[in-house]
Amino acid sequence: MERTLVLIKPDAVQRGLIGQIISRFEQRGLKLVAMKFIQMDEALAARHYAVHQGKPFYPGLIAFITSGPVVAMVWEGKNAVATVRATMGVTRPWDATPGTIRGDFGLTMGRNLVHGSDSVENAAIEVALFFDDGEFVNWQRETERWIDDGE
Ligand code: DAT
Ligand code: MG
Repeated sequence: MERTLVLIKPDAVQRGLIGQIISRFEQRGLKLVAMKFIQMDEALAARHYAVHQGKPFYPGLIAFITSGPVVAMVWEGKNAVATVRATMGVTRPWDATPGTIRGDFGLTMGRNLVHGSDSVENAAIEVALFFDDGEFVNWQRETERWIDDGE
């Protein structure tokens, strides 16, 4: 069972899209196991986007992600990392397939609404950046057998 980090970025929060974005992951069958509404500080932003340090868009990226509150969530399920990425759509919203979050709501790369971990390895690192062990909710979802075939 995989877990992955999702951020609803400041543009999506400001545009009132929190509910619609959460719905996309809920209806996909992923299971929410942790969630918080926070404003990221520079230190957390720098750790989260460490891989992009030194790139020309890095200063703007840090300014943007710290510019307003974000919703941080951990979603769990089989192939959760790839499923979240597919539900988000590709980085450039103009290339994102309609039906994806970025393909439905996005126009530019600097306002692309959501973050999702790009590998199982990075997901573990990113989840730990945002959540302590005690912040996960262990719960039984009664619809589980209608979502996961157990294969
Ligand atoms: P993703 O968010 O799809 O994982 P990424 O990890 O390559 O994409 O980049 C992180 C964010 O940085 C991305 O959501 C938008 C911004 N970004 C990436 N490449 C950019 C570029 N060439 N110009 C401006 N912003 C960029
Ligand atoms: Mg990325």
